Amino acid sequence: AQHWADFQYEIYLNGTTGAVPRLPTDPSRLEELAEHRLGPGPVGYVAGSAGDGSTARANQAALDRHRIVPRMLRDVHARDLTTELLGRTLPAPLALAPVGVLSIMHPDAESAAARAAAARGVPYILSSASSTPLEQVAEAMGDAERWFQLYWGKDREVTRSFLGRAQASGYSVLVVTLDTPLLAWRPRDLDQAYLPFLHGVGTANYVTDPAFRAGLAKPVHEDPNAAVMHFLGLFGDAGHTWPDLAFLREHWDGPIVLKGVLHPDDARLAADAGVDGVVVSNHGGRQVAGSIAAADALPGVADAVGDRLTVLFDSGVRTGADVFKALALGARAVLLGRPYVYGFGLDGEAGVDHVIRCVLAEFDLTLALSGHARPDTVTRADLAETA
Ligand code: FMN
Repeated sequence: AQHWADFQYEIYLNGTTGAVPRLPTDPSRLEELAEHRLGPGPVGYVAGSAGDGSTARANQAALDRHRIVPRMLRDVHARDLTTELLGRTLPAPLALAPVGVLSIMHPDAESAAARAAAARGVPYILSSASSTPLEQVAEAMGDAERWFQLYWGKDREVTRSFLGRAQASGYSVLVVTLDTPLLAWRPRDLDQAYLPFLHGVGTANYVTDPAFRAGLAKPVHEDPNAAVMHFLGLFGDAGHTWPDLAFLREHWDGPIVLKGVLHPDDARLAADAGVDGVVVSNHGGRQVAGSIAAADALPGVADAVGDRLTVLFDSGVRTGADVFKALALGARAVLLGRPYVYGFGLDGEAGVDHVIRCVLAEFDLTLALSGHARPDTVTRADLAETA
């Protein structure tokens, strides 16, 4: 049978002709290469975090503190990474996290990243703030699994229109990001005065939207600055509260997942609100500096709602070992963020494919070498916590 782990043999076999992988397999080296090769504005936007960067560092430190305790002689010869969640079957417990404005990384933008995910059967979560309209990305994906991430803004008509467009284009799960009602304090972007949206990059879903356009005095091409200002005015809504979720429930037929939940009580409120899942996430440390590491929040959320909701996880996942640890701490699956974006910036669609295969190969091997043939047998007992 085929295993994700076989990617390593492919690499070694190619090596017999002198070839080595076009990109590093080590995520730290991938990040270094991206820092080196990509423009300072774009790479600063991707790598940068909120405030002093302490939350992004804490995300990785928290995962690092948990150590896997491998078990032996358990027959891990035939493995199956298939994962059931939210009524669908995924090839592995992995999806690509929603990341906006991908055109700053590579001109092929979201359609190419989405195609890479589609080719491996990994769900692609399209950001509201994509540089490509959601219909165009859907077209690039055929009938592959795609989810839509909503930045839940001030204009109800625009929100309603986005949900309608996404459903009409085959996006099946709605991921509502709760942690970004306001843009956070991000020194790397501030020091370069770099905000792509001001140049109309990352507003594709808005400027193609009839409800958004209805709020403009002139067509977008006649007054692009007015369109940018209109976008900035309605992008986030810091006034939303839990009862407002009823509006989204009413206008979305499939599963709804709330992204950015860190407190067990918020997870309970999510369950009470009738949504289907949560993503334990601190947005990769991009919103609140000094915040709890996502991996430290995960067990509490899983304990609070694991029996009622699908618990997903992101923020700090770099390797297959990290995927294993997140599952052990209570996640059903993880979202991969920055690593795929670096791969994309360095080598477009092929770079995303490379990163997906690296993470899943290492995850498959970590499972096997730790005594598991399937993701769903991994539990907290597989980890030891060190000081
Ligand atoms: N999250 C969203 O919900 N919507 C977005 O549009 C979005 N854009 C992002 C753009 C960049 C450049 C990055 C790095 C993250 C973005 N995120 C967004 C957050 C990711 O979905 C995810 O939570 C985060 O990348 C996880 O942290 P990690 O990449 O450090 O693992």
